[in-house]
Amino acid sequence: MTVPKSHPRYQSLHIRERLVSGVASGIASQVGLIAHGRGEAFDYLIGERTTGSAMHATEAAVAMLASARNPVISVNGNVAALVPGEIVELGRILDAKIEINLFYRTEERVCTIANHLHEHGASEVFGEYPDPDSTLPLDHPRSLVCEEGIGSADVVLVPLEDGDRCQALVDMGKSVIAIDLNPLSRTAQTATITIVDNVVRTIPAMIKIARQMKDPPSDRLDEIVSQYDNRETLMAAIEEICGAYSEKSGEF
Ligand code: PTJ
Repeated sequence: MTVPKSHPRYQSLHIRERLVSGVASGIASQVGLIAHGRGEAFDYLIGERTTGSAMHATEAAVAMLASARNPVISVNGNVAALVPGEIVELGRILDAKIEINLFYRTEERVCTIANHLHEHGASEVFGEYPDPDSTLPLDHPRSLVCEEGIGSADVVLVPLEDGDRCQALVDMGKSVIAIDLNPLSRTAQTATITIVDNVVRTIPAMIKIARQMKDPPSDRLDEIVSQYDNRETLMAAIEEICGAYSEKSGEF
């Protein structure tokens, strides 16, 4: 059944359908549906909108990527299913590499995602042939990386992460930008910059900011990044969730 546009929850149901067809075409894993459900619950509490703290983190994230030496956008199944064209566009504007890095890795799914990203305009996609000498200290397939990509990156954007890789990347001295609707997740707490928002809103917002920021002086970018405080921003995100929740409960 196709969800009618008049449905009060059209947007949310439409996003679900994108993920379900992503699973059907072999892009997202079945477990990705569960991860999405968890995200949906937090998004509902946030009010399905971009909060002030999320926008603040998004601006700092774009400034960090724009001033990076080797920025890399890490792509998993959910991200490839939800925002493939937007990821390619963001990579193009920021001159960032795109690397597929999967938790439930199969070579077939990596190849399907790479083809999907190429169909959406990507000229180069890393991740199909990870370097055996460039692994991350993890005992699952997220350890597999390309030296030219995540292996030598100084800044890694990890939309929708699953925890311990974020810590491993930070321990290696890399700056990590996470997009995670759960401000209490290990990833959210460990990342250098955490954007507490839905990837379907964040990546388009990053594209818009990156276009506006085109060729700013590097000292201005450094200033934006150095003034950013992730702990403070996460606290603001939690307060905004509590605020939205008490507003909602006031409706009853
Ligand atoms: O494609 P693979 O094999 O790499 O697997 C990817 C998943 C997502 C299945 C894997 O990374 C996983 O299991 O993730 P987790 O541990 O469930 O964590 C996902 C986090 O992302 C949770 O904190 C969710 O709240 C959050 N999340 C889910 N959907 C979104 C989201 N954050 C932002 N935007 C979303 N659309």
